[in-house]
Amino acid sequence: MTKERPQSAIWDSEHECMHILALRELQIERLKKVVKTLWNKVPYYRQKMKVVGVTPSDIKKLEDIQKLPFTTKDDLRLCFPYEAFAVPLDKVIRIHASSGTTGKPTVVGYTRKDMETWTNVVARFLVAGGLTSKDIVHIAFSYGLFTGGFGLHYGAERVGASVIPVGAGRSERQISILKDFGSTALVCTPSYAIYLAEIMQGMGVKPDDLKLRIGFFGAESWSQRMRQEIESKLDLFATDNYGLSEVIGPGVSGECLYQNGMHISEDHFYPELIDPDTCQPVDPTKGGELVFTTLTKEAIPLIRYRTRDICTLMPEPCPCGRTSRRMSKISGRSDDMLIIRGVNVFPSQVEEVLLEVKGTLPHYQLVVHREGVLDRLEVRVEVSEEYFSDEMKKLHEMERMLERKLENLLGLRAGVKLVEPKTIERSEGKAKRVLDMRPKE
Ligand code: DLL
Repeated sequence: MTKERPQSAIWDSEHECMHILALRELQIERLKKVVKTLWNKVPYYRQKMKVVGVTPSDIKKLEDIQKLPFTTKDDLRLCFPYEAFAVPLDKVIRIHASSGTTGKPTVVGYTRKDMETWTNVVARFLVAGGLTSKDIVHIAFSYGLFTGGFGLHYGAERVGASVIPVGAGRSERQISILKDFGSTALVCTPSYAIYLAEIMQGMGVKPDDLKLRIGFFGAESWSQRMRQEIESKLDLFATDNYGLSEVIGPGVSGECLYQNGMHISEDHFYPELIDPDTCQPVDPTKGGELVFTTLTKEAIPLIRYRTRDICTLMPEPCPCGRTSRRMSKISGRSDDMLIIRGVNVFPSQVEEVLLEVKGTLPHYQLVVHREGVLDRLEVRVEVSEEYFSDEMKKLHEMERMLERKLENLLGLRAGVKLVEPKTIERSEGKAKRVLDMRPKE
């Protein structure tokens, strides 16, 4: 990054910097209320609580949360479309749905108050990552059932920035808009940011021709190495932000200028970490599956929602002054984690190894197939033009070197294939990193 570092500010210091004991008190009060609401308003939940023998009066302190049943995506599918709603539809002013890859999508609703909460939690991480009312924000998330476009849009407007709702796709046009409108902030998935940088290069547009200074990237996993790539290729300061439709959408957590973990809006979303196999709490600093309970949502409150995302929690205070726990980057998902010959493989681990090596590009794919009874992993990764035009021998050496590195890290032999730039399919939204060709059992 050659441009000036952004200035730090806090959107809602009353809540973001709340004394930890006051925060815990607020959380328990809110938790009691949400459990009561679900018991009274959502028969599906009451039934679930009855099955584990818990009633609202059993919830007296925060640890009692462990008495409550978990909620999963399957529960929400069973409640399709509106059965998990705790308010009548005339109180719902917005509906989104998460892209279901299998079966029905999960439907989420927002009351007017939920929209306020959502807007404000997004404003929190935007300001934490350097956004001000002077910024021109280019939103390249899709606007639609996906929560990315609208979520970021409302939050950035609330901060007072000038928002350009570009939406996804038509990448060359995106570059022209960035240039012509003098956008200072970019919002999209990290993989799309890299793709835009590539398109830009092809168009002969240099980072200096743009006014970008900050970028907010989320909705999929990305490594520190990917951050460096984005920061240098687009010459901006990049922060990570996290969320999921079921919990609210973007705004669940986001990084501050220290770029060291995402601050969770804990006054609205209570985090736990569990072992995905035993469902028991784990040492949060060691890592586990993230579980959220919504503390203020009206339309569709959720108790102990299993996100399937794997991360660690950082309890220690951040120099920025915010007091909430931070979550690490997501290292993978407990469900899309690949198991190859008994070894757990996260695409993000592979990414770290690939991008450490000079000449590789942040476009890669993990292809898993079965030969006889053995599963094989092939990692395809693009290399830059100058490397690709090198002699075959050098390319093979690089492949073998990457294979050794991967084997060291994963404890698994994987074949590496270097491919020409721009041969791996690009995505305007979340990247498709895994191609699992194994026959379904
Ligand atoms: O992706 C919400 C969002 C939009 C977050 C824009 C940030 C920015 P869903 O489509 O429901 O919602 O997908 C949620 O995406 O469980 C994670 O697996 C993944 N995810 C979201 N943010 C991150 C991130 C939105 N920063 C699922 N890092 C989640 C890693 C992320 N994975």
